[in-house]
Amino acid sequence: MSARTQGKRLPKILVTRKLPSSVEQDLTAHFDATLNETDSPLTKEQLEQALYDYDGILPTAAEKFSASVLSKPGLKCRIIANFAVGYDNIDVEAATNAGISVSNTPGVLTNCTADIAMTLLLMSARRASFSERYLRKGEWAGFSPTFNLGTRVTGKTLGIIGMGRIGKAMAKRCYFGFGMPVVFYNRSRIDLEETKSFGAVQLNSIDQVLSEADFVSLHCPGGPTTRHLINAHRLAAMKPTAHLINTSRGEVVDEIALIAALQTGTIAGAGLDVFEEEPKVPKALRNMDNVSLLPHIGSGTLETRTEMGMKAADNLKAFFAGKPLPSQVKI
Ligand code: 8YV
Repeated sequence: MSARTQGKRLPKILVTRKLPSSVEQDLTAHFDATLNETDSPLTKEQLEQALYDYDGILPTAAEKFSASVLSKPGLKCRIIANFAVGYDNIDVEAATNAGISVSNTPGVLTNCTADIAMTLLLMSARRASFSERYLRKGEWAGFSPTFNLGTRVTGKTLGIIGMGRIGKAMAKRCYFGFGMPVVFYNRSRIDLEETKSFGAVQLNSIDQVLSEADFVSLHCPGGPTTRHLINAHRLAAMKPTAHLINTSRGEVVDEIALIAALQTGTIAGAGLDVFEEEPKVPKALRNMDNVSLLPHIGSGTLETRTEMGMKAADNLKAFFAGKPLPSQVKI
């Protein structure tokens, strides 16, 4: 029997953006849910006010909950069920201190995000963005044996920074699909049993991975500890023929340093799905031929976005039923 049929007051929740319809139906059946039919982003003020007006909020990674906002007195909100695996948009410590639980959506977006990292790796290596642009502009003058040559992917070394679920899924795609040896850096030691089937070798430093890899793919979490992890010094440690792929968080890369590295030939190319100040993408990046750009679509399939929504809904249901959250974020 649902809470509605038991005649209880349903928890009041705010869903900040439009979600797949099956998720919205589920949320409406279990909660007094305010949906966002027009899908228009909330203002900062609306989001702050929501903390006073709702029992729970289901935000996306684009909505930020800072310590100063979360430490205000009198907040009604008890749970933030983030529609993302990343939770760098929420100051989890401040939320916990304010008695607000935080959950995320791990697991369900692993494969789709790794698919986009693979897509960007191939696009960058094979100059797919530039090629499609010049064809669409009507500039293709016919086959040429030497014009617009990319670089071969098969057999080249993949370097992974952050060997979590998505990093491993990317490593498998590259190893099994393209015969690419894999080296990686991870803060903690990864058990050899977990990586030996795809021959991945853990190296001791980020710089070592950067200097050995032909393609570097970032899969570490966002947040203060990884902000500008890839800076001018680290870009200089990469091979001049190497490509940088980022499907993690824009802030992990110093975008100004990356632009300089691409312009001066410090590295050969980049494939980016995330940016420092989304949805702003620097003009310099948009103008470069050796860059492939996507608008944060790592998890962007109907199946995955539905599973992410259902996972957020499951966390809300568990919370209001007084049960442990399926995927609680802890400090
Ligand atoms: C989300 C993401 O879909 O889950 C994450 O951490 O980066 C994305 O795939 C997006 O951030 C919306 O919340």
